[in-house]
Amino acid sequence: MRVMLVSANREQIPDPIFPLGMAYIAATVRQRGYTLHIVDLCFESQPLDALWRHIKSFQPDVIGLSLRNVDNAAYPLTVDYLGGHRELIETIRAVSDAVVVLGGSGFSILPEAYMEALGGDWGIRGEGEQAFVQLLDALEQRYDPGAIASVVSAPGRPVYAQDVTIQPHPVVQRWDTGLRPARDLFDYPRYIRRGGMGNIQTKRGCVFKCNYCTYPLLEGNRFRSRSAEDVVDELESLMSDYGPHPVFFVDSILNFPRGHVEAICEEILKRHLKVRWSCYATPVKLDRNQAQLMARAGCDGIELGTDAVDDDQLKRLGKSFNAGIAERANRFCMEAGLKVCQTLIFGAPGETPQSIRASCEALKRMRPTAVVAMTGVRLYPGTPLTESLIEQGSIRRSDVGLLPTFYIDPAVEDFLPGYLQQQALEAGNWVLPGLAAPILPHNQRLLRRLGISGPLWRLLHKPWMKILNRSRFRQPSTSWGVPNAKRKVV
Ligand code: B12
Ligand code: SF4
Repeated sequence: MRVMLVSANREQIPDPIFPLGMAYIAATVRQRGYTLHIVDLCFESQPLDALWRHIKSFQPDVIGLSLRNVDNAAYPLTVDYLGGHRELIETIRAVSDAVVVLGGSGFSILPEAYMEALGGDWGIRGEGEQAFVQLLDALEQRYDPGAIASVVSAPGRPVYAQDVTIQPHPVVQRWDTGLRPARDLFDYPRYIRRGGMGNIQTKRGCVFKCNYCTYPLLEGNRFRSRSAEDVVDELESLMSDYGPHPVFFVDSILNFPRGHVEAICEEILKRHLKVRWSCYATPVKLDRNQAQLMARAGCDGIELGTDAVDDDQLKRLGKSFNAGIAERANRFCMEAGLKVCQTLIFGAPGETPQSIRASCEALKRMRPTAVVAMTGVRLYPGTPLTESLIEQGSIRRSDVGLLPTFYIDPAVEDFLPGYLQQQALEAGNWVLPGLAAPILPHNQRLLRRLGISGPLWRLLHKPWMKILNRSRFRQPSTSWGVPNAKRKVV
C-alpha cells in the first residue's frame, strides 16, 4: 500500500516548527514496510500546487494529513487555519481517490468537529504511532478500522471505541522504547537554519489539572517517560548528524516529576555533551539544585507556565502552587543563570483589575528575561474550565468549536488590553500574542541571517532589541498576513 503523509503546518511565528509528530508516524509506517512518501508544506510558497504535484506523481492509496494548529490561540488578532486545511482537502479530493486520515494535535482537540468540517474518511485522536499502522493494516486487509482504539469515524459511519488506550502493534516499535522520529525523510537542516531549534520529546502526559489546559486531554493525565539514556542517545545523534544546534524539549513540563530532568542532565554531563536547550517548566518543586543542574547541563532558556502571580487567581486557574512559589522558582532560575520567560494568562474567570495589577507588580519584582502575556483564555472542548462555564450557563456547548472562542471576565474586559499594552511598553521585554507581533518578521529574518539561533525571547531584554522592535506595537502581524477575524468572545 502506498502511504503519503502531509504536514499542513506553515506557520513561521515564532519559528517554523519541525513536524515531530508526523516524523514519529513516518518512522512506524516505514517499520511496517508500507511504501511511504513525505510532503512537508512548511516552506512551500504554493502549497496547493505542491500537494497536487506530489499526489499526481506518487499516486497514494492513503493520505495521512497532520494538522498541528487549529488557530494561534491569541486574542484579539486571532489567526485560524481552518480555511487553509479545507483547501488542502479539496485539492486532495480533486486529484485522488485516496483514503484520507486526519491526525495531529489540532485535530485531536476537536476530532468530531474537524471530521465534519473537512470530511476526512478516518481520524486518529491523540498519539498515532501504533494506531495509524493498525488503521493501515485494517484498510489493506479490508476489516473495519472503526474498532481500533482512538480511531474516529467519518460522520454517518458507526462510532466504535473512543478509548485512547492503544494496543501495541506486533511489528512497530513503541514510542518510549527507542523509536526515533524519521527526520532523515524531511529537510530537517532547513528548520535549523530558519528557526535554530530542533525538537525532542522525553515524556508524554501531565498529571496537573490546570483548568483551561488541553495537554492532559491530548497526552493523557499521567506521565510516561523515556529513559534518560535513550533521550541523551537521541540528543547525541542529533548533534552528530546535523551539527551543533539548540534543542527544545517539547514535553508539557520537563522538570516534573522530580528526578526526570535530573537524570537527563546527569547523563548529558556524564557524556560531556555540549548542547544548548530550552523547555517548558512548572514552578512546582523547582528549587535551587534543579535550576543549577539544568544550567550546568546546557539549559539556557526556561519557559515557566506561571499563569498568574496572585494567590486567588492561581487557585481559580487550578494551579498547584501559590504566588510565593512562583516568585521563588523565578529567582532560583535567574540566580542559576538561566534565561526565564514567564507566561501569563490574563482575564480568566474571577480576574479583577486588582489581581491583574498584583501579577504585574510581582513581575516587576521578579525581572524575568521575557514575559508572554495572553489576553483572555482560549476555550477548548472538554477542559474543566469549559465544562464548568457550560454548567454555570455562562456559555453554551455550541459556543466552543472550530471557531476560536475566548473568555475574558466581564469585570476586566475593557481594562485589560490597554493595561497590558501599557505594561508591555514600559517593560520592553513583553510579548502580547494577539495584540502585537512577538517580533517583527523582517527583524526575525535578519537575526536568523546573522546566525542567532534558539528562542528569540531570550534577547527581548537587550537594549538594542528594544530599539529594533520598538514599532511592533503599531504593526500587529502574523506570518499569514492579515489576521483572520473570525472568532467569538464570551
Ligand atoms: C512544544 C510546543 C510548542 C513549541 C514548539 C517548539 C519546537 N521547536 O518544537 C513552541 C513554543 C514553539 C510552540 C509554538 C506554537 N504552538 Co505549540 N505546542 C507545543 C506542544 C506542547 C507540544 C507539541 C509537540 O511537539 N508534541 C510532540 C509530538 C510528538 O506530538 P504531536 O505533534 O501531537 O504528534 C502526535 C499526534 O498528534 C499524532 N499525529 C501527528 N501528526 C499526525 C498525522 C497523522 C496522519 C496521524 C494519524 C496522527 C498524527 O501522532 C503523533 C505522535 O504520537 C503542544 C501541546 C501538546 N501537548 O501537544 C502545543 C500546541 C501544538 N501548540 C499550539 C499552538 C496554538 C502554538 C502556536 C500557534 C502558539 C502561538 N500563538 O505562537 C505556535 C505555533 C508555532 C508554529 N510555527 O506552528 C496548540 C495547537 C492547537 C491550537 N490551538 O491550534 C497546542 C496543541 C497547545 C494547545 N493550546 O492546546 N508550541
Ligand atoms: S498548564 Fe502545564 S502543568 Fe498545567 S495541566 Fe497544562 S501542561 Fe500540565
